Amino acid sequence: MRKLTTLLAASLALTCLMAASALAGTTLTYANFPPAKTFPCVQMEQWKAEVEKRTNGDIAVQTFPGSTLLNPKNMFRGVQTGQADIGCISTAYYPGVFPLISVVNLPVAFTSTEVASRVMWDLFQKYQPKEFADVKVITMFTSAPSQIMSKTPVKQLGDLNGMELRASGSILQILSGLGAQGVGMPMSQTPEALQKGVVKGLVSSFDVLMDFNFAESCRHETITNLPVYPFAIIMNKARWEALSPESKKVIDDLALEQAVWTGKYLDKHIDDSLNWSKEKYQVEVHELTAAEHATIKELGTPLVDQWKAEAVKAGLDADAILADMLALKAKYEA
Ligand code: 3IO
Repeated sequence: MRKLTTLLAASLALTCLMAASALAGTTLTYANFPPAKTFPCVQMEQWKAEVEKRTNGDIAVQTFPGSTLLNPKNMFRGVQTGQADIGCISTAYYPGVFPLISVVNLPVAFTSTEVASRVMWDLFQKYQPKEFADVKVITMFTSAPSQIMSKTPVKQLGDLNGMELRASGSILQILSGLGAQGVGMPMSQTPEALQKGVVKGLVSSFDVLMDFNFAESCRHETITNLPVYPFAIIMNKARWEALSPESKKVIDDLALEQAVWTGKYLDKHIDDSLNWSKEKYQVEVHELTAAEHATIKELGTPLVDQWKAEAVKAGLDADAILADMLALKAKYEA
């Protein structure tokens, strides 16, 4: 009986100890703006699973897709002030705020999300831009090259005349050069704008045809290979600093891996989404001529000069950054 009591006491003590150590673990909230099915949220769930596994449960991550905790416009500030511990930002929604990282949004003809995401991460690592000084950057990645998805066909550039298309960042200016009417808004507001007829289509990557069901209303897709949208996953600095050295190492070791995972996922998902859209809604894919692609390229030139001027004003070595980006792109494309 004495033996049994001792055993019980010991196991009770052990249970308490385990409970206490579970309590001592950290739960991190992670805010995201688009719906759960979309790629920024798919990568969020992947990251959560990896971090929870690799920290043996020392860190638990509670995810909030669909702007349930922070929305696309208050995400950056919300993470800085600790309303969420971690958040996902599409940097094109913050004009002028990210002078270095906006280089990735220039029209330099990325053809692969994996390549663009690797380039973005390398540039961030090399230059450690001031714009992220107040937060911890967890990882970075991009969307896939942007295409036109519209209710009426864009079979040639002339068909864009006066057409209202949702976009953000550098693409807005290219659209205006093409005679279209770019309407700037975050992706998460686009379903309503399309439905109300405020826009007649959008410019983004093809994953959204399936993940937002845009293929239903936008039956016409035109290959334009416009810029990628850069994304950054940021964490509240004080919350980061309070983590154990072991947890920090797990998260840092995951950064590049996560960028590559997301790039690979999206590159494959683009194909799946387009195939699904063709089968389910018989969407049509329109190709432009070589001369039309050259016109689009020319419209991009002033954007590069404009970016350079802004970067120089922000105290950056614009020529070196641009040269580095192109060299990294060539390296990863090889
Ligand atoms: C995007 C943004 C949110 C959800 C899915 C997405 N696929 C491509 C993008 C890029 C984009 O259009 C944007 O506004 O960041």
